[in-house]
Amino acid sequence: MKFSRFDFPEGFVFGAATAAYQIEGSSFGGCGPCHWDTFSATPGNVVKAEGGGIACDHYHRWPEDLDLLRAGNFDAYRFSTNWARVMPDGVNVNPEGLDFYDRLVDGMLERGLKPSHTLYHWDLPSALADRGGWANRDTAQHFADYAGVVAGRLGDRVMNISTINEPWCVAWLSHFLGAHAPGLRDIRAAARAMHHILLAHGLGMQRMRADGVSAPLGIVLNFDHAAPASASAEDGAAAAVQDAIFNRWFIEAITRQSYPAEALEGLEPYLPQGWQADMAVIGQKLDWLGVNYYTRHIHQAAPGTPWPATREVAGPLDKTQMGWEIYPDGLHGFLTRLARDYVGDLPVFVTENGMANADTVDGGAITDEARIRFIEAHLGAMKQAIADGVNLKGFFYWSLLDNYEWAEGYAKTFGIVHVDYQTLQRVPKASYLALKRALARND
Ligand code: IFM
Repeated sequence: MKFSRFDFPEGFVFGAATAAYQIEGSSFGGCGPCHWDTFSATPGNVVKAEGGGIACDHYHRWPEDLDLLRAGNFDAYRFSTNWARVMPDGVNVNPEGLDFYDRLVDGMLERGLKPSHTLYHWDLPSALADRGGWANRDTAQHFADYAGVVAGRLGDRVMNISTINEPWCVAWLSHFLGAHAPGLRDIRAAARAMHHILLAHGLGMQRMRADGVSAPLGIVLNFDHAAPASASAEDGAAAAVQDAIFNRWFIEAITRQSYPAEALEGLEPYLPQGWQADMAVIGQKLDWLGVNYYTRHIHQAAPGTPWPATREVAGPLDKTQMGWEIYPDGLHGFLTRLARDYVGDLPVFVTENGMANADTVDGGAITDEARIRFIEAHLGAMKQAIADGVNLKGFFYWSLLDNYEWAEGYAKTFGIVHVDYQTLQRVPKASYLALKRALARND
């Protein structure tokens, strides 16, 4: 690895990230059904119709997983709590679920790991999904209740809390593009979800503040560099509308209490009536911002098709196993753009960055050199952003473990630790060992 922790400011936090549904196994511990259970069980939605029933069995193997973080010299662990585990029907608390997270947080602290807690990483309880999920305004209020319960229990021991992971995925990918649960392709539901997920964030923030939660509160947004396919004005406008939907909608709502005109043009007719009155709730002051970054997409005008009238075209750069172009400059671009245009010197964490790679196990070893190069390139982008004045406080690699990659099932592997899904054995990859050396403190 080209970098070590000493290339970054003292106190810079190095961690790895996971999410509950992707690793825990939802069939244990009184966890209720969530919309991913039913979405994945419906043929055609998920590769091999795989779900998160067992996943990496982290629910039973968490001490071993935390030991891996400790032994890898990581400072922190980003995890999420599963709403359907804490509240199986979306409303009433399952004490067993809450106790599990209590032990997990204590397990991190015992190992000297700082817990970074995400409240919602997509495990919407089925009972709420059945009532319209994120298209239904009531879900935002239920989320605030859930946030109050979980933060009330864990908030005194975690390094920070984020309300929602990647609202673009929750809303657009899931209700307009149909790729994630609930698998809708419906602009009306999408517009509502785009607004209600932000309302949930705002109400959750208000609840946790009112309850006196001491941990810094924020949100994790994902950003995807939107490049035009050509220098034409039409392709420039196509990239601008996708930039507005993906990269501007959420951060502008939170920091400016407004939505970008390029996105409102298509979505305003479908937003819930009186949406403007919610903007002050949505615009709660953040203590920190999480940035997830993976790639760029190239957009072309698609005249004659419905709004947003764009299509994606393939790019020329090297690609990961997901088919995503490797474009570290995009990370530097977003970090500096966010500081300049939206958040100033607010503490920022890169809460996810990583690559899926077609790893092979050879004599028990996994030599994922491509992943090491990927991490180096993106650490370089972060280092440059810090030099340019961005108040970047840490980086979490996605992901600690190979895990359930949503619509891709288990076939796409992002982990620095390999998981054998037959035996559930964990095997550290070369990237884990390289990070372990880079993060050693030499004391
Ligand atoms: O696995 C996901 C994660 O749940 C959210 N961010 C992107 C990752 C890779 O697709």
